[in-house]
Amino acid sequence: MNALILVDLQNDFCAFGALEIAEADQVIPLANAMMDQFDFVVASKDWHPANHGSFAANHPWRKPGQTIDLHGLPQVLWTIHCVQDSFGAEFHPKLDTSKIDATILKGTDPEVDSYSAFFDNGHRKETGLQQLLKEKGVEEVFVMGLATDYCVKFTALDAQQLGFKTHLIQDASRGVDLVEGDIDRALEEMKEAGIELVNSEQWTKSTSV
Ligand code: VGL
Ligand code: ZN
Repeated sequence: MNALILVDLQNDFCAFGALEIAEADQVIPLANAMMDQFDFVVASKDWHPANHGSFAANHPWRKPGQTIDLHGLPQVLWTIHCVQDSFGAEFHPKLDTSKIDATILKGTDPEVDSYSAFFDNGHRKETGLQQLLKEKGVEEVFVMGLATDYCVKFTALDAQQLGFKTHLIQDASRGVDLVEGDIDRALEEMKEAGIELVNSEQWTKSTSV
């Protein structure tokens, strides 16, 4: 069994969103075109309470892009994004949600962020994704989405470490590049961990016979 993991395809990371990622909208049609080809499709949602510790606005005098110590972990501060039940936290309107078998919510604890769809950043609590995939008999996962250098990277690294044969669908992912080169470094880190970089093309239904 294989699974497609759609990482954070939410309004706030797409065009005009609070934490807009360049070209993010371009991955939506790729996700739609691939979903049919996998045994199981799971989507993660960044799902923060309003008092979340990753929001610069919750720390006096701090600005987005700065790094602080958040209860013992380094934390990049962001603009307010993906607040639970807000428009920004909804899936992109063009995403075909009818083919999503399960949704995993992450980043719900105000005290610790959760870039990975498997664990919080301190690797203390699980989101339930590992158990869900194991229950379904999934052995191989394909990760795509937003953002290549944050949530996609940490989701793929955890998947690989947990023993799933892990692939990154590179052309169906986009990154932040807060520091220039972050995306390239993330790709290198994933490759070094044994994750295979693939293209969406091979997972898109061919229109010719
Ligand atoms: C993400 C920054 C903050 C992501 C989530 O989905 O990559 N990035 N929260
Ligand atoms: Zn977030």
